[in-house]
Amino acid sequence: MNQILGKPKSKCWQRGDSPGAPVPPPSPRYSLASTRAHRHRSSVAKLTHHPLHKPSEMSRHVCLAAAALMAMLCLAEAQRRLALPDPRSCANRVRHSTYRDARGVLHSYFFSWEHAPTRNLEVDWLDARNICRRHCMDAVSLETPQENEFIKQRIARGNVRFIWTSGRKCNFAGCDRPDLQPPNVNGWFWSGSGAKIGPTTQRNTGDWSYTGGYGQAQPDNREAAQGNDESCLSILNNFYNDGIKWHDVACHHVKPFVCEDSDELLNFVRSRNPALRL
Ligand SMILES: [Ca+2]
Repeated sequence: MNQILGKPKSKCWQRGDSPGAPVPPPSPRYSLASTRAHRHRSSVAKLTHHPLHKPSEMSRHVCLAAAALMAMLCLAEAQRRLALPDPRSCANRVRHSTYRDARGVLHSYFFSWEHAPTRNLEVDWLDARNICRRHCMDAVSLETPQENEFIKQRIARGNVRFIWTSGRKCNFAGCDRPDLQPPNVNGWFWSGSGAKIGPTTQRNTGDWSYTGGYGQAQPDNREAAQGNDESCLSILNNFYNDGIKWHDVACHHVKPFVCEDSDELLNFVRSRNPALRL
């Protein structure tokens, strides 16, 4: 099983062990490492194709070191992909609450701080998604103001400083579509459900904070100057004296998380395991 799923980083909130899982179809991969690896690949290309001088012994060593670095990055990238659901973990997933959205769809939710084994667990954005996904859930997608309020109440009740959602800015391969430009305005979407987030310039289509570390309205891509695109959506609890609000944050930061049922993953596992109660 581990060959298919990889060793779960955290299986602490699954109640049972995982039997053999089917191999699902290829999933979309929003690897965080891809942009970084791309950047490194570009610099490696510059090193190896410098037109002005022949490669000296020194530059050959630089090239070899760069190639080794690139191989390591590729390996790291390969290991950071979206996780596949595990049927038994899906059936045994912990559900702290359910919520029926405006379409009448009932979803279960998991709050990492409400479950003893994950009470103090903080992970980066992709790990948060993958822990959820092994359980046929995904990081939470907030398609309606009502669902947003439901989650915010839970954050307030738990006095949690911040959480990860599935919100993501489209900044990877395939994001050059005209309708997603500029990415910080039109490129935001819920990766858990695939729903688009309204333009960030229309303040009534989201719950972005009016302020942040630089006193600017979110999303402000504040860490971009340090080479970290702030492409993941976190809810911060009054961090800037601004209430419980959406902020764009670099995806490598670690935070508690909220999972929500994924119809896609549940249907996939259901179709291959008809006897399994999900
Ligand atoms: Ca949702």
